Amino acid sequence: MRLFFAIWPPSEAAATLHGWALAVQRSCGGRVTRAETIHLTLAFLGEVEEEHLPDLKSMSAKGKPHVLPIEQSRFWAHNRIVWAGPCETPEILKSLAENLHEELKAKEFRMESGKFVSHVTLIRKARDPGPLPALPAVEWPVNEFVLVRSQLSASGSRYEVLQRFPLS
Ligand code: 2AM
Repeated sequence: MRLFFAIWPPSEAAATLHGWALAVQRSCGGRVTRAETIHLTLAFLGEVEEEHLPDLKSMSAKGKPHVLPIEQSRFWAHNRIVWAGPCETPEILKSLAENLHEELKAKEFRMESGKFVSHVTLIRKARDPGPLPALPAVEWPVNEFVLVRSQLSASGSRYEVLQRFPLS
């Protein structure tokens, strides 16, 4: 199973980001992330044997509810994505990701995602879009994180939430 931990936006925030991405796509092409699959990855595990699923579903990593600021948009030439996210990762989100990474290490899971850089991928396989238009206001309260299964297909990734972890 291809698994990762992430935070998911409310549908209104996802729709707003998706609308912005559709406008940007006119100048850079590429594949726009579907609104319902927009997320911010906390830890990407890659392929995991199903027998290890209970260990992941019972994670106890703690974090506090907060609001994710969507303040900047960027184009990364190295992997050709256009993304939006905070200018600086909020301390609360950073410590949630660190707690998660530490617990995963303690449970001997290997992460493929490397260093945590908070970003929300909105367009893949993009050309350099040049100066990006201003981002709309986005309300993204973070009250939980989720364990997600990713299934790749010709039409893009299909995501299934396997477990929710409320923050308090
Ligand atoms: P990305 O948006 O920067 O591509 C599901 O694939 C999620 O896990 C995506 O948000 C993706 O980030 C992230 N991810 C992190 N490391 C990855 C890797 N090595 N392979 C695939 N996805 C990865």
